[in-house]
Amino acid sequence: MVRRYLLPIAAGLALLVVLAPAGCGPPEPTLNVLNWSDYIAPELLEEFEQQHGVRVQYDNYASDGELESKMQAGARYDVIFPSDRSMVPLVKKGLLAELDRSLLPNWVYLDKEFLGRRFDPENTYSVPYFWGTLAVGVRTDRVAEELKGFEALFDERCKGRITMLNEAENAVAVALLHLDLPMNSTKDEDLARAKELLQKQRRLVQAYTSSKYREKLISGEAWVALGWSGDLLQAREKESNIAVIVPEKGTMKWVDSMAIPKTAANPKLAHAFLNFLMGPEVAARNANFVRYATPNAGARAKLDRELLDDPAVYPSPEVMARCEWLQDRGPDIAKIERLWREVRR
Ligand code: N2P
Repeated sequence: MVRRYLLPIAAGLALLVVLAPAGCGPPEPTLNVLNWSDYIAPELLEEFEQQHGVRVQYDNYASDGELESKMQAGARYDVIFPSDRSMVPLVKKGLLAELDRSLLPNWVYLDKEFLGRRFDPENTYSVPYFWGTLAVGVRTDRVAEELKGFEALFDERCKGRITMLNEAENAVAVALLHLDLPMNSTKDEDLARAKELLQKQRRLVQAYTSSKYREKLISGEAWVALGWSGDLLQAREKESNIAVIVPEKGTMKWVDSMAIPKTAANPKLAHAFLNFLMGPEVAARNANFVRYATPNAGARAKLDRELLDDPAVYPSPEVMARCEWLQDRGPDIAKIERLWREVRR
């Protein structure tokens, strides 16, 4: 008798327990973030989730092109991290929301040097996140020479052990710099020489990748990698036979921003996330983890000493003076994209 009643009750209760989390209560607010791979201290995402009682859905991309096509196709994210060069088309196409500075009190900590840049003169849409250089990672147990520039990327002796960023503008810039030509040149004869160099290099290249070179250097699968400074420094943290070379004659400097797409479902929460990452203490922890240079002046004093003193993170003023920003080359960019398609085909 008792069993006859207990069983259905127990079954009913079990069902309730199973259904409750999905069926009852308001859904947890979610912040959708799209960032470059290996570009945030993971603990910060959890901290933000806890502080705000939200869930962060965190996705990665590996190139400017990937971000631009995702946004163009209407992907819905609350926060993205465009490079200086990606900002140009994103702004032009009206894909970004205007920032509400009243929700970003940590703005005061930003270093003025990284504000008001050409791609967003009033910082209407963007907050600087990290900056860095285009650099070369080398396995010193495999490549013996003292390197000063990009030469190992084109060295026959490294055949099959070289990785290149899979980015037209970065690859072409490196070829031009290696040839002592202006990094932003769109002259046909300069581009023809860059193309010839990159085509010759092709049979030496193990992989064109913007996201796997860190692991490849650590495992020793690759000996030389063209990469972004912080990723290479993350590799060096894990493997002491890695050196990071910021070419003395100068290289590309770049800055990535945080931005809120127009289609963001949760712009308030997006602002809260930006402001969280702009706080000096959080920005310093983030920088200590990702090993990129921070445009947050308030964070400087809290950085690891060896990071501040490392010329691969903060190159000397002399080297910085020889570094260049990528310029907006307008419709001439099509020449570079065509060149790259021909190299990659
Ligand atoms: C982080 C890549 C840095 C982005 N993995 C360079 N714009």
